[in-house]
Amino acid sequence: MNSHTLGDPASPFLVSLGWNEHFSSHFSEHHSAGLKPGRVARVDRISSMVLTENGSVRGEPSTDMLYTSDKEQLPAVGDWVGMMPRPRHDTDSIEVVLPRRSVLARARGGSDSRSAAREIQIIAANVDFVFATHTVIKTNIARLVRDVAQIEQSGSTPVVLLTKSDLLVDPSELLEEIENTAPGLRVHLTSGLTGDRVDELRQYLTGNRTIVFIGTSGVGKSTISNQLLGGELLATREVREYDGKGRHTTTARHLMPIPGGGVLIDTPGMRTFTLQNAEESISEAFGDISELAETCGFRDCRHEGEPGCAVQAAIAGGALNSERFASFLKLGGEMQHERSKIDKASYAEDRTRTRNRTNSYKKNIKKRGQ
Ligand SMILES: Nc1nc2c(ncn2[C@@H]2O[C@H](COP(=O)(O)OP(=O)(O)OP(=O)(O)O)[C@@H](O)[C@H]2O)c(=O)[nH]1
Ligand SMILES: [Mg+2]
Repeated sequence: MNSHTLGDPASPFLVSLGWNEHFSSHFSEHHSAGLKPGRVARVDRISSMVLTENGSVRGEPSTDMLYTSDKEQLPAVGDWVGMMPRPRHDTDSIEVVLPRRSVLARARGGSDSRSAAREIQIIAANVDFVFATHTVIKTNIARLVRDVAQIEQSGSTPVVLLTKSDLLVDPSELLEEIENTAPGLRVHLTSGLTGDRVDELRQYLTGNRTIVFIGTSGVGKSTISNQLLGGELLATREVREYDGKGRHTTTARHLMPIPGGGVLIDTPGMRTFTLQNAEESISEAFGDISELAETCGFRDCRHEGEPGCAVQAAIAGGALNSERFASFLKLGGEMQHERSKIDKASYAEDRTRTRNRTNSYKKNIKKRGQ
């Protein structure tokens, strides 16, 4: 991209980080007001590390932003921000977050739309490609398909990344199973250890794009990132499979510029990646099955051999792949399991809250000598 078309603040470095006409046009008024543009590389509590044409600069949201914005509107990794330099301070003041082109977020505190206490956590902003990262060992294809649906909802393009290919002699069965379950996905089979086929991933960085790796701890996100970065820049570690403790090697989200253009965002392992409404994304990912189910003889058909079951008829006739249907059922089961965990957690939370309230009531009574 030609930096001359992008207005005054477009240094080649910013362009290599993904600065483009979209951000430039939203920034012009802020440029006139004296703000400097930069991209958020890391967020530590309140302050952020921001990459600018003058190097890394620490920034803090302005008081105004801090007190008037919703949490989701505060700077997140991947955001483009406008900062006001403050000569006598350690940090510059982040005055604006430019409108995001895409937001990858997850719901903390449960995937269930009924849960009132859910909080949306921004994983990364302005992302082009999201790599749903799984290892070739014990690949949970149902989850993989759900991840893909959720990524699509976020406005980014999903790519399936299967890591540790060196541990699998013949991947053809796995690839076939994925293709049968969700035809047409972009799937890459790589090894961060040997570097095998990692270069295939560079196509997603063309045009200074932003890629992000998500997946559970230990799947090899940081190892692959290091391969793309060309050095051991991110820590990686053996996973303790037996107790699952001390597992997370990466503890914060990091945005790193890739030599030659584009950026990657490495994230800490996430066991669940669920957005606003997981049920919705399942029915989106398996829209064909949901549609078939509507034509079943019984409204509450479980597709387990009931008469007039359109789903079983489609499987028998070859219109629906049985592996795809099995994944759909598996996800439904996982959803129910997650929901029951959330229900139990909110019950426990309610009990604790009631107990605390009762205790403080008792204390007050005592204090008043009643
Ligand atoms: N055999 C093999 N091992 C790998 C490969 N990639 C990563 N590993 C190993 O898997 C372990 C975990 O790798 P990491 O890159 O730290 O995993 P991560 O996904 O970043 O984990 P978190 O940061 O905890 O989310 C390390 O011991 C790596 O050496 C691979 O392609 N093949
Ligand atoms: Mg890591």
